[in-house]
Amino acid sequence: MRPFEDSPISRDGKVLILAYDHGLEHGPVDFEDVPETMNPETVWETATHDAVSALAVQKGIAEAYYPSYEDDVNLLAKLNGTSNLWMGEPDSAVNWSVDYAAEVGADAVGFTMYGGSNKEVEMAEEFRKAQEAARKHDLPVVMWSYPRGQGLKNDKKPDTIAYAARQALELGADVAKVKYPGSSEKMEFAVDMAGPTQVVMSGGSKTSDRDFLSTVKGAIDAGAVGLAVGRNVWQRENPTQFLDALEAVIYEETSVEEALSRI
Ligand code: FBP
Repeated sequence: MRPFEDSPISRDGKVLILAYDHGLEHGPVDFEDVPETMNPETVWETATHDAVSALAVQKGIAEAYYPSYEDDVNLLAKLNGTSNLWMGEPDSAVNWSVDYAAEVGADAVGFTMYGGSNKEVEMAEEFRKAQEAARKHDLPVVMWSYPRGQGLKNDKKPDTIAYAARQALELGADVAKVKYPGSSEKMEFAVDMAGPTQVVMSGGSKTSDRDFLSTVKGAIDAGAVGLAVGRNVWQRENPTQFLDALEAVIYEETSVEEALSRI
């Protein structure tokens, strides 16, 4: 396992990954509320905020914009991803190799694993190749660990999320990105199951300032090292102020009230 504290995507052992692969994963619908976010440059600018320890993007967006932001933004190369047009069993195409991501300048790599999908075996084999290549380049590996597929009725069950966190450890991820299971206690179970693999909470669709900050606080109190978030930041009209609030909760471990006062 790669020591996480030394990793370029950690700030004082904490992490805030801004995710911006939604144009691929979800399509234009995610940009409807704040149409400027259709322009990747808007989100790269947001990612220059001090609170953001890495920006997760797909290959094309990294190639087009990272050269202009390499001094200000840490690049997390999201290696696989699939469009919402795909109607098959959950699966994710590997769109760039670790070698190429390293050449582009990646500071870390990310990989989605759909445990429970009929494609799980193939995805695990692809993850093995990526994880071992990442070790050669000394790049931390973040697993988007999202159990889903026809056999899974409820992917938000605490046991399922704890299993997802454990799957990340077993397969060699340094960081597991998992959904919030609904309470700090249940998140703690996932953190415990992940052992030395660090856990970050996955953002999800946009909620109110208070609700989102309370959830993040619950995750931090449970021992998660931070957050990987997209829509709850850049679908807001004031992403910079909201990042100020997230910075307070994640890095300063303030109360939700204190964080809200920074918006
Ligand atoms: P959000 O915070 O907007 O949920 O982004 C995190 C993320 O993992 C993105 O990287 C990805 O595009 C999206 O969620 C996928 O969400 P889902 O698979 O649940 O539709």
